[in-house]
This record gives sequence, structure tokens and C-alpha cells, in this order.
Amino acid sequence: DFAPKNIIVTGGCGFIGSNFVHYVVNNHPQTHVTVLDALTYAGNIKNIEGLPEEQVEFVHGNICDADLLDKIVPGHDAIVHYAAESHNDNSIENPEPFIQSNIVGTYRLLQVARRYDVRYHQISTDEVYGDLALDDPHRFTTETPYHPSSPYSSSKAAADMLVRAWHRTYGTRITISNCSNNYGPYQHVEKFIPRQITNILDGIRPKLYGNGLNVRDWIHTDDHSSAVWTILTKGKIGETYLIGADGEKNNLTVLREILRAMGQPEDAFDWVKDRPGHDRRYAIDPSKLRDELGWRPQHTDFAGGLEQTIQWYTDNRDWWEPAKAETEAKYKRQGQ
Ligand code: NAD
Ligand code: TDX
Repeated sequence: DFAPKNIIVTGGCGFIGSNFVHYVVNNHPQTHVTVLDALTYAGNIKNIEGLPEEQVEFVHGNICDADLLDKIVPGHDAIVHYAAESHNDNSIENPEPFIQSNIVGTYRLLQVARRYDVRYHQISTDEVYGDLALDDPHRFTTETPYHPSSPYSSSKAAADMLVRAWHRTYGTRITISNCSNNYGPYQHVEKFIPRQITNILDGIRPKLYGNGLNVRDWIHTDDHSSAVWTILTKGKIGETYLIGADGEKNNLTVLREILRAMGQPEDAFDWVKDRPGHDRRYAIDPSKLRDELGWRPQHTDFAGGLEQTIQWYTDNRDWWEPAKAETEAKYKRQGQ
């Protein structure tokens, strides 16, 4: 197994990246983490506050900044690359930052990984595979062709292609993981589950796009973290692994679970305009990761994980309130 001593986590002040930093602190105290984050609207330094200073160091900077990368990367033995523009609706409004951060940013990191021969792990998404019909018996596998729909997912697909090319052409030691939809603490209020929870806490009616029958394959962010650690330390160089926890549910079902758990009537929400190009269904076949690397998800009780997440947003109003009004104003302008 590869035993990383000193890793760079890009995007470590975002939702999934910060949960990964907590995971490393809680489970692998021998690994030092340098968080590199630009603190965009989606990054929050509070997400990594209170972690031991001798294990976690923060560098405020942009992954597109080649000079900065040249300064900070030497001496590290791995880069785990989470930083990205991550929200589909924003990518439809304005694709530019998605091209810069997701494509150019990945390119700059690959160049520096190549130059200093640093192990590189790419965090990607199931959305690169496009969508499935509701009644399709198949799920996504590593053999499924890339077929992204949105500016966000196509920028992630482009980045993954660069990663594979750097491995084949330059021998850069890479792995890629494509994960399904995450939920848990520290997720920005623009995303589906936190938006609806915080709407209810604020006395705003939840908003459902289209007919509510779009399916997402939910996984708790802690399970994503343990899967990434498994791939980083045990994964085969050059390989891609799909991360999922058999969590398919349609949006209407998830929203009703939230309403019920928060003591609201099941119909206390608004139907709003659909997302242009809205992917119908995502579904991950995680058998390669399970069978070859022995990974298993721990948080398989979705109702329980959802209740904990509701409790976290209820207890941490100070964390989400500053972003809430602006986020809802933006949705209102878009008719959503
Ligand atoms: P997020 O938007 O919550 O966080 C992104 C973080 O990256 C923020 O802290 C932001 O400040 C930082 N960042 C953005 N651009 C940067 C740049 N140019 N330089 C440095 N830092 C920058 O995103 P998330 O939901 O935590 O997603 C993290 C990663 O996981 C992304 O690569 C995303 O594509 C992938 N992913 C997300 C999901 C999901 O369900 N959210 C599922 C699968 C894969
Ligand atoms: O208010 C809403 N109402 C609604 O019905 C919002 C914000 C979303 N939705 C729907 C759209 C999707 O079908 O809920 C579903 C989930 O939406 P998002 O939270 O925006 O996530 P999604 O577009 O599925 O993408 C997420 O998972 C894959 C992450 O944001 C991506 O970064 C990741 O790659």
C-alpha cells in the first residue's frame, strides 16, 4: 500500500474536501494535510477551523496559479484534487469560471504533479456519463462512454480526459474516482438537500424542479471520504473507480422525507421551473471498488443520515445564514 505522509488537498474548504480533511484527521493522524483553497463563494475557512495545527496547514490560493503551485507542491507525496466550480445551475448561468477552475486548474495541477513526480488523485463525478432512462436496467460502470450534458459536467469530463492523457503520455501516477451525489454537513445552501432544509428553517416553501421524478444516487460524504482514501492508498495507478452506495431515490421522495422529518405536511412545497438540460437519472455500479479494493459504505441508512444532516443545519444557523439570502435571490431571478 501507498502510505502518504504529506498530501495537498485542493478545495479543502468546500463541502466534500473539508469532510475529507476531517476524515484524515480522525483516521490517519500520521498524514499531514496542506489545504489549498481560493475561498470562492463556496469555500468557507470555518469548515476546517479547530483542526490540529500540526496536522493541517492552510494555503489561500488558486489552483490556476502555476507559480504558487511550483512553490508549495515540492515536498508533498500526493495531490488529492477536489477544488472545482461544482454547481450545475451556476454553470448554466455563467460557464466561464467552470472552464477556468475545472479544466485549466486541473491542467496546472497535472503539470506540477508531472514535474515533481507526485501521486495525483482526481475527484470526479458520475455526471460525466450523462443520464439514464428511469427504466434502464443498467447502471454506470467504468466502461460507460462519457456523455456529459451541462457546462459543469462537460468541464469535469474534459478534466478527466487530461488526467488520463498525463498518465499515458508522461507516466504521471494518477487515479480517478467518479462519485454520485453527496449529502452531509457543510454542503452549500445552493444544493438540493441543504436548500430545502434551510428553506423550511427560514419559513420558505421548498422548491422542486420539473416533475420531481429525476433520480439521484445518494451517498453520505463520509463514505465518499473513506472510498477516496482507499483508492489513494490501494488503487491501481492509471485506473478509474466509481463510488456509490446503492442510494437511488427520486427528488420528490427525498423532499417528502425532509418535510416529514421536519414536521411539515408532505405537500408543503412549490413546483418551479425545470433546469435546462436536466439529467434524468444517475446510478453507480460500485462493484469494482468493492470487489478489487474491499471498500464498503458505512452510512447505508439514508433516513438516519438525513436526520443527522437536518440536525446539523438546525444547530449551525450561523454557518449557513450569511449565504442564504443571496442564494435565494439568485434562484428567484432564475424563476427557481
Ligand atoms: P464545493 O463547491 O462545495 O467546494 C469547492 C471548493 O473548491 C471551495 O472551497 C472553493 O473555494 C474551492 N475552489 C473552487 N475553485 C478554486 C480554484 N480555482 N482554486 C482553488 N480553490 C478553488 O464543491 P463540492 O460539492 O465539495 O465538490 C468537491 C469536488 O467533488 C468537485 O470536484 C466536484 O466536482 C466533486 N463531486 C461533487 C459531488 C457532490 O455531490 N457535491 C459528487 C461527485 C463529485
Ligand atoms: O432547489 C432545487 N430543486 C430541485 O428539484 C435544487 C437546487 C435542485 N433540484 C434538483 C435538481 C437535481 O435533480 O435536485 C437534484 C439535485 O440537484 P443539485 O443538488 O443541484 O445536484 P446535481 O445537479 O445532481 O449535482 C450534484 O451531484 C453531482 C453536485 O452538485 C455535483 O457537484 C456533483 O458532481
